[in-house]
Amino acid sequence: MNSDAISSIVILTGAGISAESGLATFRGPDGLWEGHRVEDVCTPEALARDPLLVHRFYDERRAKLAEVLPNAAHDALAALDAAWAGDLLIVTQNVDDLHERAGARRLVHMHGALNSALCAACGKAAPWSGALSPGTACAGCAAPRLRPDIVFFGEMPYEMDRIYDAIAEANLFVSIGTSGAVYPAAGFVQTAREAGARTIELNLEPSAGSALFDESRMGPATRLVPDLVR
Ligand code: BJW
Repeated sequence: MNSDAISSIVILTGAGISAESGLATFRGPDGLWEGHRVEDVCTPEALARDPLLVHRFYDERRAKLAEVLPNAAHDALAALDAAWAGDLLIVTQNVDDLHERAGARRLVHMHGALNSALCAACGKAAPWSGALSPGTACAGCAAPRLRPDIVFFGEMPYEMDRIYDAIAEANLFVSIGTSGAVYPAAGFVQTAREAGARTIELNLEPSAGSALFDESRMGPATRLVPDLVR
């Protein structure tokens, strides 16, 4: 990467970075939630209405995640994280753990994590284990209600203060493999522009917010990301 004048980087990733590992994206032709719009089922109301459907969906996602590996794009970002002496934050919308399996450390999962369980009664998160089920007791909670530790529509994404603080300081903002269909992540590019950052998009095709980027590079993440950080 040409690091002239860059001291602080924020990288936003979406489902497209994990597509070449074999994980489906949300809004492509083979998108998740076949037969359902994610916006209709990925909600607290859907969980309350049909918890078995929602748990089965995340159980299947967890099983699929165990079969796949980080790809060259995850590896390149992990190498950047290890080598970059300046400020850096990788903000992923993905609930997979491929960034951390590749070795990334400066990472925020703003939409939660597949391998985490959340007690809806007490708000505590714990690692998801095979023994967990919706009825499994949560230590220290009298009436546990376990659910996937996933940010559904209408819920507040995680670590927003940390993310906005990092964007305010950033002089490079890179968006990788996200359609720009879901807020607040879709608005980060505008916030980064207002903070004076250079903005670059890497995607298979232009995203909803393409016009807001200083530069757009189109192609597969496994080629574009290693090219960017090299
Ligand atoms: C490749 C590739 C390859 C493929 N290489 N690229 C009206 C207006 C504005 C906002 C709202 C509104 N009504 C409601 C809202 C808010 C709502 C929202 O945005 N709704 C939209 C539908 C409009 N947002 C929320 O409710 C959020 N919370 C919130 O807003 O709280 C209030 C708040 C206020 C103020 C500040 C902060 C907060 C919560 C959103 C939760 C999203 N949850 C999900 C599911 C959970 C995770 C899971 O189950 O896995 O998160 S939905 C789903 O979409 C998932 C993703 O993280 C998210 C984004 O999807 P992503 O990653 O962009 O995937 P795709 O499939 O859309 O795109 C893939 C891209 O990859 C494509 O562009 C391909 O081209 C590309 N690609 N292969 C490179 N090889």
